Amino acid sequence: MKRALTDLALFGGPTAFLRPLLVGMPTVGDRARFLARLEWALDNDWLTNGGPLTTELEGRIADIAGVRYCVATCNATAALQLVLKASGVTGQVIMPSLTFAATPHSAAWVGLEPVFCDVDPVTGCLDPARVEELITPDTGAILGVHLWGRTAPVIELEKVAAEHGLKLFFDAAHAFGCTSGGRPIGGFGNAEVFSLHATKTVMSFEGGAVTTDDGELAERLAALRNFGIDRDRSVNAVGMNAKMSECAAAMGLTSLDAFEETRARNQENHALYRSELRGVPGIEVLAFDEGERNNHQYLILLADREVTGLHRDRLQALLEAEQVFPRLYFSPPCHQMPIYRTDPPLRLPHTERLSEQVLALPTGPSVSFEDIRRVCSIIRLAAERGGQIEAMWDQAVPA
Ligand code: T4K
Repeated sequence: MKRALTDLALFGGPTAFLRPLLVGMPTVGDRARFLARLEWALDNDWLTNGGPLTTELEGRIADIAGVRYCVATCNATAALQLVLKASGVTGQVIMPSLTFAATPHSAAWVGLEPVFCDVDPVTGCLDPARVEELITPDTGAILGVHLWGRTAPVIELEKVAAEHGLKLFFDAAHAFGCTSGGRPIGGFGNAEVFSLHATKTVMSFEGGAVTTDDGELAERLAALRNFGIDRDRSVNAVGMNAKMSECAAAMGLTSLDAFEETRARNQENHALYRSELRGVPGIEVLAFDEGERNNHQYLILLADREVTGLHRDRLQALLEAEQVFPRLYFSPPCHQMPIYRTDPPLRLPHTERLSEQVLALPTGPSVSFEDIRRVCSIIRLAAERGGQIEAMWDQAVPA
């Protein structure tokens, strides 16, 4: 990397200092409570296979999601696979491309074909009108994503799915504790899937959870995550091992205890980022609907090169030189990944524009207000001197 120019000190700005700031730093909650739960599991000699901590976590997640059933898993990717398999989906699954690779992979892994659909230019979530255009006799399901915790148009998608007799699922990996129309995420479509990965607001090291009101589906899921062994110990399906361990559940419960505090802190961080970057041309901190509950898990910045004169990747490099490590959630979009690329290339204009501009920035309880002011001062400076930095970039002397 051309370090000489990535050092903002050249422009009279911040210099490299302090600890690295990462996106997705874990929110553990009360460590003593976690350890006490772990001790309890060890004392009880029950460590996995539907233990009491996992059952308690499932109950609490179902309550928050406002549904009757929750099936906890080892991660959300396996949960998505199980949902598609347990629902008997065949053929094609319509989904956004502006998502993590896990979304299309989960369909492809169970022999289904991901069909990428463009998104609404403002929300970044599936556009129901575009979805409808892609429905064919081969379509088996629609898989929406609540991108960055901003919820997909759930009611409109439910309508499209019902009119065409399709199953509808939501990848709710980003949307734990969020609402749409005042209703909790977790209860829309046929089933929704949360991620409890270490980087999420509520986390269990690795983990996932399916929520649904469909009792038969929940029963099939419970069997499929446990080698296909059903309630009567009979194996009637090709299952896998996607169970959650008691250690993961202990972490999940402890992180869940801290959820309200984490959420409130994320919201304050979001407000500070917004006020610090308000009015900076070409820089937008994505807003959330104030009428809904949001977990503010991701702090999403859109950097418009046409206005700042600075490529998003240069901004990323400048931040990294200052020990701030943004993530590209999600760039490239899935339809441009080598594994999903087509010839001729599929064009999804709104997806591609958002993907070119997006930067996820550090947030969470371990990011201080001082940290945020520092990150914002780098972004302000970079945006103001965008053209100048861009022009000098190619002449930079390798470090
Ligand atoms: N659907 C969607 C829409 C998703 O975004 C995801 C996952 C899934 C489905 C699948 O869920 P899971 O099967 O994972 O339950 C990370 C996470 O690994 C992934 O769970 C998440 N989405 C995705 C958005 O972010 P990477 O490839 O960015 O991971 P990594 O390790 O390169 O970087 C994570 C960031 O977090 C870095 O800034 C480092 C930091 N970090 C990470 C870990 C593990 C920490 O500070 N501490 C840690 O312990 O995917």
